[in-house]
This record gives sequence, structure tokens and C-alpha cells, in this order.
Amino acid sequence: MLPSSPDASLDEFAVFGGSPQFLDALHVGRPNVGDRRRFIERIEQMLDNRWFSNGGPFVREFERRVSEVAGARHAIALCNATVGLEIVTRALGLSGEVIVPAFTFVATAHALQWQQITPVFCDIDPRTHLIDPARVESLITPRTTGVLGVHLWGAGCDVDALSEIARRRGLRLLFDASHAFGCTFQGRPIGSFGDAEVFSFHATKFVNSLEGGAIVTNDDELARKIRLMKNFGFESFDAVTYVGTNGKMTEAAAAMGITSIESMDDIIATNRRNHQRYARGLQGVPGIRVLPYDERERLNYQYVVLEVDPVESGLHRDQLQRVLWFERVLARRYFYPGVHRMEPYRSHFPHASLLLPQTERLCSRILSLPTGTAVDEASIDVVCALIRTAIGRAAALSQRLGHPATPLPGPPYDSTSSR
Ligand code: T4K
Repeated sequence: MLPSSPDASLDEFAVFGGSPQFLDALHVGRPNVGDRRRFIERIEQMLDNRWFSNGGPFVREFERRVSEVAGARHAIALCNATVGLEIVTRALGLSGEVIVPAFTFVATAHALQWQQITPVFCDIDPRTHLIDPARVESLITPRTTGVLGVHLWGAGCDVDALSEIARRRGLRLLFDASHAFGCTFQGRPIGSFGDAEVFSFHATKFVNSLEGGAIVTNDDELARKIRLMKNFGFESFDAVTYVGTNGKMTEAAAAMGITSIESMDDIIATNRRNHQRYARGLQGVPGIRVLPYDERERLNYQYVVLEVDPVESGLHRDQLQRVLWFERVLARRYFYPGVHRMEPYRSHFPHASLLLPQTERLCSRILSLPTGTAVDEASIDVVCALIRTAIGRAAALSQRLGHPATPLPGPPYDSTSSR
């Protein structure tokens, strides 16, 4: 263990040449595997079926299970959530401008921009990290056709306030629910809000289908359109009635998705335990806040999110991340630097940051820690001790690290490495 006494040498830290605390890197977003035997049985079944894509039995079963969890009448399985966002915005006829948070994964905005719709960035509530409904209204212009909220970290946006604005101003309301499968907002399942919601089942999500996504909606006509659009617009053999794309989920992906849903409760229990262990382990560390979850809701706890206050802790988030990476704890700065600072948005809106003070502030403080079934409790204790020790020695560390502009270590620190 690293020496915590104020005059011990800093050379024990791996960033200054000491041995890393972990042999194998700890990742954020390591996939949960579920029941391996059941997955392989399903793959055997798929091979026997000789039905690999285009709405086979596993995709249909996956859709049924997703709609049950989401409390929505329709679930349409897709190859990923990004294509899901593209299809649903198109199916709803959105154009012009759509209001969206900048504190999100870049796919939320790209899905709009990809179809020549301008994302208009809205600031967030610093307490929840979610789109701030109080700011939405001032961003509405005659070109605005919709609002796209993001249920970041699985916590529900203020759905009621957003619905009221959308209804009063005649806008469509959509949710990027990529993080929020299995979660509720005020006791109601996420998946049943707005015109439609989109889940991601990417490998890094707590329930995964290798790659995958789903659009859920209670609107029968919208669901019908989406089903056409994700299959080239085919109404029946040889009859194309719509412009479409190929957004289909494969049977292998659906087999993984079903297997993953079967293990969902166990995964959530592990995530929750991990979150609590981090929160306990980091309690009282100056300037370090573990983002709490609202225990009144059903949640999936798939992200452990830290806010690092540089003044109170004495370390900048980037300095702490550097210390952790060298110890092979690959903490991630989700969602630095904010979508408004990525291209093409950075060039389109060079002054966007002036309108996004909370997003800006958070982007410089945020750090996601490894969790999920691949991370054991002993490892969490080591990560907490590491952070506690680093903050305890913040002044000396900060001075010696300087401003960490050099890139973090690359491939030798990837998942497959061990020394
Ligand atoms: N909206 C939101 C709010 C989202 O967060 C996302 C996706 C989307 C929309 C779009 O959903 P999809 O179209 O992907 O369905 C990762 C994921 O690729 C991305 O899906 C996810 N959000 C985002 C939060 O995280 P990166 O660029 O950080 O990926 P990468 O390659 O750095 O991997 C993340 C970590 O996971 C690494 O530490 C390695 C580990 N990993 C990854 C994979 C794929 C593994 O250990 N095994 C694996 O198989 O985006």
C-alpha cells in the first residue's frame, strides 16, 4: 500500500516510477457476461435455426422483454442506440433545431447533426447533471421542433417539466435513455415518457447485447414507421413504401441481450454494492464527492461518478486521473470536454461555452470509476485508499505533477496487459 505519511517519498506512486497497485487494468465499462452457458445454448439454437437476422425469434423475444421492463407498448430492437436516435428523430419528422444537453456522449448530438438538424445546447442542473428545464424555454426559436433529454447515469430527467414545455410549445419530446434501462422516474418506468425513448445495449452498458439498442414508444403509428425505417422501408416482399436504412439487430446480439436481461437483477445488486462501497470508502475525503443515487427510485447503478473539487481536494481532476491511470485504474472523464467543444459543434458555436457555465464546470471535475461485475470489493478498497492517499498528499503531488498536459499511457495499459 502507498505510504500516506506526509514526508514519505512520492516515488512509491506508479506515476513517479513505483509499482502499480494493479497487475491487470481496471476498466470503466468492462462488459457483464451473464450466464455464459445459456448464451452459448442460444447461439447453438441460432445456428440450428439458420436464422441470423431480420426479425428472428431471439430478436422478437428480446423486444418483448425490453418492452416489459420499459413499460412501453412497443420496443423495436436495433443495431445500436445511435442509429436508434437517428431513426426516431427522422420518423418524428424533426428538422431545424432540437434542444439537447452538451453534457452527454457525443452520439446524442451526432444523431441530430447527421440529418442536418442543429443541436442547440442547453445547460444542466449542477446537482443532478441533467438538462435544466428552466433553461429550455429560452432556447426555443421558430426553428425548434423538439427537445431531446438525456437520462444521464440512469437518473430520470425532469420528465414532467419537459413534457409541459413540449406540450405548450408544440414540440416533440424524446429521451436518450442509453444509461437508463431498468430505471424509474418517480416510480414510473423510464421508457414510457415523451414521444419515444432510446436505450443502448452496447457492450459497456450493464445489460448488453454486444452492440445494440432499442426504441420504445406507446405510439402505434410511430412504431410502425420505425419498423419500416430500420428495414430499408420494406412493407412486405418487394414493396418499399418509405425511405429506410439498415438498423436491424442480429440474432446473436439478441441472444446476448436476453441472457443479459436474465441476469439483470444480480448485476444491479453488484453495481449497487460497488457504489455503496465507493461512497463509504471515499466518505470524508476533502473535495471528493461520489454522485449519490436517489434510493427511492429503481436504478441500475451502472456508473460511479466522482466530482473532484480542485480547491478543496488540492488536486485537479486531470492530476488525479493521471495518478490513477499509472496505478492501472483507468478512470474516465465522461463526458469531458462537453459535446459543444467537439467538432463540428465547436466550429459552429465557438461561444457556446458562455451559455453553458454548469456544463463547463462539471466537465473539468468529473471522473467515472470502474464498476460492474468485473470489479471486486477488494479492488474498490484499493482504489478508495489510493484516492484517499493521493488527496492526503495533494500539495506535494500537485507540485511534482504540474499541469498534466502529456497524454496518458496507451496500449500497455489496455485490458489484456498484465505484468
Ligand atoms: N447516448 C449516450 C448518453 C451514451 O452514453 C451512448 C453510448 C450513446 C448514446 C450511444 O450508444 P451506442 O450507439 O453505443 O449504443 C463507450 C461506449 O462505446 C458507448 O456506447 C457509451 N455510450 C460510452 C459512454 O462509452 P468510449 O468511446 O468510451 O468507448 P471505449 O472504447 O473507450 O470503451 C470504454 C471502456 O470499456 C474501455 O475502458 C474499455 C472497456 N471495454 C469496451 C468494450 C467495447 C471492454 O472492456 N470491453 C469491450 O468489449 O464509449
